[in-house]
Amino acid sequence: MAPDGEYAPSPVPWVREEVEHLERTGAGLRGRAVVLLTTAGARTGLLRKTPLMRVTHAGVYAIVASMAGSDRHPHWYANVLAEPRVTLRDGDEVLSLVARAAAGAERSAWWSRACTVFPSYVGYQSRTRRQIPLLLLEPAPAQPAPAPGHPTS
Ligand code: F42
Repeated sequence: MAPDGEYAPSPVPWVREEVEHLERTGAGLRGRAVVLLTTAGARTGLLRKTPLMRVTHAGVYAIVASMAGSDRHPHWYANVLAEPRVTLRDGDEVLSLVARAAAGAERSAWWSRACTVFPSYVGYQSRTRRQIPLLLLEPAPAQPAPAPGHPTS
């Protein structure tokens, strides 16, 4: 199920502006390929909307908690760890997806893809001691159908 609740706009003006532009037009500002992640606040339950670089391959998306090479993880990362069911807007499409951390060879392959899309990630990683988390977003597994004759309500 996609997160729902009261929307709390970002306190950062340029992030808020990009969110509003993405929702109005489906496109990032200044021609950037950007997606819009919606998470439920881990502590408040409020809806948080976060523009992130668009990294996608074979129907899967990657999101990179780079925070411009800061030594702390972004808040949205804590939100996703607490509630991996998220919404992602990519252009006109709004997708309900589930996040999981990428590790090992899978992470390496996705890190290369992400750095091809947005080469600044390389510099961000060299600036911080933390390993920048990379999460994969995939469609939620289908709910099992109720057994025949099993009441649904
Ligand atoms: N950030 C990235 O990390 N990776 C990207 O690829 C990326 C691309 C990008 C493209 C366009 C653009 O405009 C911005 C881009 N950013 C990218 C920046 C990104 O949009 C975020 O601004 C940044 O990652 C920081 O994320 P943040 O979640 O820390 O956001 C801060 C500024 C923020 O708005 N915080 C709110 C606040 O009130 O301070 C929300 C905090 C929140 O979610 N609180 C949770 C709650 O319960 O409500 C609790 C969270 C916790 O830590 O427990």
